[in-house]
Amino acid sequence: MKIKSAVFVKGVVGPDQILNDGKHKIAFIGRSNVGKSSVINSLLGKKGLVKSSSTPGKTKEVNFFLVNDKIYFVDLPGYGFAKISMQAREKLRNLILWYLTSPEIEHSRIVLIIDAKVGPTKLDQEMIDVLKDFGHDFVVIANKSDKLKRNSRINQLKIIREQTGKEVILYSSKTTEGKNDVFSKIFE
Ligand SMILES: Nc1nc2c(ncn2[C@@H]2O[C@H](COP(=O)(O)OP(=O)(O)OP(=O)(O)O)[C@@H](O)[C@H]2O)c(=O)[nH]1
Ligand SMILES: [Mg+2]
Repeated sequence: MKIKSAVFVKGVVGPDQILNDGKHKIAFIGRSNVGKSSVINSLLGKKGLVKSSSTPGKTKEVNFFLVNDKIYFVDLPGYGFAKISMQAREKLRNLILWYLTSPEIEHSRIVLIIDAKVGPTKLDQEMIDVLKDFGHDFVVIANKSDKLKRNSRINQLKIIREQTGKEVILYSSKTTEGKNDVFSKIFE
């Protein structure tokens, strides 16, 4: 896909007309700090469009970026960040669950991002269960592939494939390895 434009539209934390405005929505979910915001920036080729940070818990709202005037890339907060209060963590978790499970919200594609090196965690498995329970299909990206040693790539891919039950695309926001595969899969 050729990216002609990408702009931030708004961040929501509850019901909003953008949630069912008829436009396609591609949601990026995953653990805090796994690189959701960086993945979106790198796919869109726009550094700094989406705020990313080495401090986990950066994204606090469900943020909508309109691409080519017709599709939203949706950046969600991450789950599982330990270093914030239980209350704040619950709030983010509820926001993610609300976005994924509200019947009135349209989803075109859900992209689950797993850390290529860490592999699926218990919280990732819980999220996969939620997606399955609500009948959502999803695409799996293993981000930060640049951190993998050459000889562990195949093994990590195999583990992530087995634990998610999905085809897995190795990706790096840093090198953009896998970009074409991600686009084909998202728009399949
Ligand atoms: N080496 C490497 N680092 C990455 C990659 N993608 C993201 N990072 C780094 O990981 C950190 C977190 O990135 P973010 O994009 O903010 O992660 P996030 O999932 O949006 O985090 P939250 O919004 O807090 O949930 C940043 O320091 C990024 O530079 C990657 O592909 N390779
Ligand atoms: Mg983020």
